[in-house]
This record gives sequence, C-alpha cells and structure tokens, in this order.
Amino acid sequence: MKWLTPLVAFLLAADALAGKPQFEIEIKNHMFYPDRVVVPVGTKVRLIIHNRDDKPEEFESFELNREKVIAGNATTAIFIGPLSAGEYPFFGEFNLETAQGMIIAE
Ligand SMILES: [Cu+2]
Repeated sequence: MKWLTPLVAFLLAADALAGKPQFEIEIKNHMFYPDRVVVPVGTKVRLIIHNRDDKPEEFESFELNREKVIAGNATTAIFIGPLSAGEYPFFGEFNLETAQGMIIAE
C-alpha cells in the first residue's frame, strides 16, 4: 500500500488547485485541533483529518450526516456541504468525553 500516500497527496493537491475550500483538523490525545472550524455557506468543503494518535478514531456528525473511521497515524478527507448558515456538531465516537467539535457555516 506504499503507493497510497502519494496518491492521496496528489488527489488533495489536485483538489486544492481546483479551488475547493479545504480545512485541516488534527486529532491529538483524543481531542480535535481546532475544535471549531468556520466554513463558507453554500460551498462544498473538504475536511482533511489527520489522526496523530496511535489508536483509530471515528469522525461522526449526525447534522452533517457523516461517519468515518480514521486509522491511527492516518489521514482521511471528507466532503461536507454545501451548508446553510448554522452550527454542525461533530464528535469522535471512540472518545466521546474529549473528542467534540463544531463546524460553523457562515
Ligand atoms: Cu458511529
């Protein structure tokens, strides 16, 4: 699978060039950094999530209708939106006490 990382990097770069807004979130010690992300209303947005912990985490949001497991020390990308103005909570299902965040569309 060594070929996967460059391919993911290439796809991410291609999307960045294509002008899609993207936002990066890190998971460290079962917490999201940043835990509040402001995104533009009415635009499809790519969230790039880096899990810096050794253990997997599941990014989940009922309001965004997204659920995805991220392996330890892995990166994944999730598309959200276009969103209307408002707040969209997300959480790490494997660490509910600490892994809490919010997407704010404005
Ligand atoms: Cu779940």
